[in-house]
Amino acid sequence: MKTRLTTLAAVAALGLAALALAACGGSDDDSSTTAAETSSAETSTSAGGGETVTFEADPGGQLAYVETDVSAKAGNDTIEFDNPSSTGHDVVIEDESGGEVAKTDVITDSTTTATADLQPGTYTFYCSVPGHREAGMEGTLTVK
Ligand SMILES: [Cu+2]
Repeated sequence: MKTRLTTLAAVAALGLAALALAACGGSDDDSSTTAAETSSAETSTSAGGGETVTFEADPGGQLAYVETDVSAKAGNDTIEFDNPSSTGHDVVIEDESGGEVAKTDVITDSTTTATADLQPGTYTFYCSVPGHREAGMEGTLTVK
């Protein structure tokens, strides 16, 4: 009689241990999945951080950019500005509150770069050479 009770107790204890192991294994799976998702998200964010965003002025010297609707990934991006014309232009990027986040040199017939730490949102870019923005040298930069 006493032996049988001991056996039952042992079986019960084993059962509890199995449950505890199962619960433990389950939570390990959850946390490892979360960790994998987190690290892949971080990887893609930092990969996007190295993106180069290209702006180009009208090759014929018009006061215009080739693209006025530009998109970029959020991160610490390189702003590349290509001005193949002999008319001086630059690219200035402003956030929604009018704060300047990037500005290239004024160049002619060459390419220049600047860097910008871009957060998701909508920005305005324009040429700061007097009269050019007024003539239509501006556009929208959408950062995602
Ligand atoms: Cu210009």
